[in-house]
Amino acid sequence: MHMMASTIRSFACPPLASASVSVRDNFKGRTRIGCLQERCPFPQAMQFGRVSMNVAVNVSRFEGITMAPPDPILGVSEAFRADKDETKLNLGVGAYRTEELQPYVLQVVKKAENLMLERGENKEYLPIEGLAAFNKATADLLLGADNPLIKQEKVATVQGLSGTGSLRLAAALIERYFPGAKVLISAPTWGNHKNIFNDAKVPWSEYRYYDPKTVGLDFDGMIADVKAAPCGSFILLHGCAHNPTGIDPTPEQWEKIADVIQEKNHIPFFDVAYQGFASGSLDADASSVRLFAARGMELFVAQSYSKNLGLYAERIGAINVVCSSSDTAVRVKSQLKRLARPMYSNPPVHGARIVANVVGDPVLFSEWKSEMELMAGRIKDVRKRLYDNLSGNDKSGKDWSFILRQIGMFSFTGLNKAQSENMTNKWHVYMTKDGRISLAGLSLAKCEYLADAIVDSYHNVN
Ligand code: PLA
Repeated sequence: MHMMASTIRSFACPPLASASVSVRDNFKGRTRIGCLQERCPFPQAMQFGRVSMNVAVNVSRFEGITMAPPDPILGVSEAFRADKDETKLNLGVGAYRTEELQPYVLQVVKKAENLMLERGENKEYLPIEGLAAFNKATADLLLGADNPLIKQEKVATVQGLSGTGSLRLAAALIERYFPGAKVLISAPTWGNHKNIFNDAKVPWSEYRYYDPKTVGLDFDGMIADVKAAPCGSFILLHGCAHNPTGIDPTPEQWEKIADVIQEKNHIPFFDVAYQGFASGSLDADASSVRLFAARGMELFVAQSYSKNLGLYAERIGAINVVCSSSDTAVRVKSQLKRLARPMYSNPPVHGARIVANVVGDPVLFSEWKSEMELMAGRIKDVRKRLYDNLSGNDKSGKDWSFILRQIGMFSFTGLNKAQSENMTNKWHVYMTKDGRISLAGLSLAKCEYLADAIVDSYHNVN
């Protein structure tokens, strides 16, 4: 009510034309309008408005809001839904499907939900930092339950709105406590990383990562760029199954990356969205993070349960900050809570209870591991079949073996934008325009069709 009243009053400031000034804002060319009337009670609100006030009364106040472009990843699913062709394939978003291309709810998730129903859990607010049992389970899963850092209480863990929300919370902490510090992200990276840091007003730049010539890691370029970054920068690293390339550093390369980060006093910032989903093993997929933590480095880790537990829509994840002392961890956690409170107050409980129940129950935990191995295994089988079909169908002699060297749910095909568009327009294969395909959305039965589409797009489109 109060908001309504103030909005109406501020819009009523007469006369609008002379009362406002248009200032060309150099941030993305938006026009800002500030109310210059001396007695206007809402000058602030109007200064931050990005919509011209100089419009006739019968035109929408939102006339100046232009159409946003579709999201490069989630927009692909929207386009897919609109396509009526029966052969269509959605390889855009990284979401696991069965061999029948149906969404999959893990058996352990159903069992955990049944347990919750039996217990008659309530729907009270969680604390700002989330469900205590979840926070413990998630840090244990990441670092290993017997990790001394956990016993020494050096880890500040706050439940987040899945991986994205957890990254966003960390970005807000960086913006508040490390003003001007830069985040270095890999080129390329998951597209939303840039949006997250832009919106949090954290400056970022890229380090070299993918080498199109070798279709592998540009390790020397990466090391050189991390070395060249100003001391104390944040280095964003994909814990495992790099998105979109599917190319991870080897254990030896991780050690060298850690050396350079330590030398330069940088702060590693891991995004762990695929733990267990890359290799099928939770421990193996956390080894990069654990290697850094074992060196006594302070670091950030954002986690997500979207993929490994198939909890996409539950929005369950966490931000962990490994600190050099328990005292620091307490202070960091208090500030993360302070940032979360005005953003979303406190996180949702359902997914947190599922994770806590699955991880906390030895029987469910081992069942989860088997199901995860099954999912990771299906993706590996599809990867192999796609490679076989590509090598069989492509008579040009092109080497497609890079597909076998990539890991995780994606394959970076090397197709360019025009070729990716051909995949969609001619073959009804929906994928991101950077040439990424989600193998988790592919069945063995569709591999041959996909291979035909890739070979055609690669050879017949420039
Ligand atoms: N980090 C990385 C590297 C990701 O790939 C994703 C999801 C996330 C974080 C965030 O996931 P969450 O918020 O659901 O936990 N990437 C997906 C989906 C699977 C997406 O773009 O949102 C992708 O298709 O790339």
